[in-house]
Amino acid sequence: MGLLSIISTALILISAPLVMGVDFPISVGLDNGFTFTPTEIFPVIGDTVTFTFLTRNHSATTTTFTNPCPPPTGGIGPNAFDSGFIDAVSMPGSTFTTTILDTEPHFVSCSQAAGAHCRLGMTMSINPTADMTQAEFFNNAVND
Ligand SMILES: *[C@@H]1O[C@H](CO)[C@@H](O)[C@H](O)[C@H]1NC(C)=O
Ligand SMILES: [Cu+2]
Repeated sequence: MGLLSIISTALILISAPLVMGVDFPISVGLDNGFTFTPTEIFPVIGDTVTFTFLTRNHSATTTTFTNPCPPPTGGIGPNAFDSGFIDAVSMPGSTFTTTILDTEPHFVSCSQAAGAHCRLGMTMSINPTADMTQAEFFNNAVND
């Protein structure tokens, strides 16, 4: 192996993790609903999640599994995130992207109207587990 091919192989190996991150697209407010679509995803570290805001005025904010509504401003937990309020009425198709930095579950809801959207079930899960499922998180939200 010549020096050039050793160098180029090394460069490919170094850059591989950056190139290989997958983006998980989430629609927010599809068909005017109080929804995230899909409601659960299973990314790995280095992947990204892109929320696209289609209707109304919503947020994508990390919250607690047991008392989801409303999520606290800024989100909660390690590697919390919060898109802030994004008004798709004036800016349809606006996006917010976050990078996955750990393997923990993250539970996301909308903080609009003091948690009213959240209590309508506007929730989604990133890496939910057998003990902490999207179905149970959804129930916690609508009963919060
Ligand atoms: C979006 O919602 C937030 C929170 O209710 C509000 O403060 C903001 O004014 C809204 N944005 C627009 C453009 O209506
Ligand atoms: Cu909302």
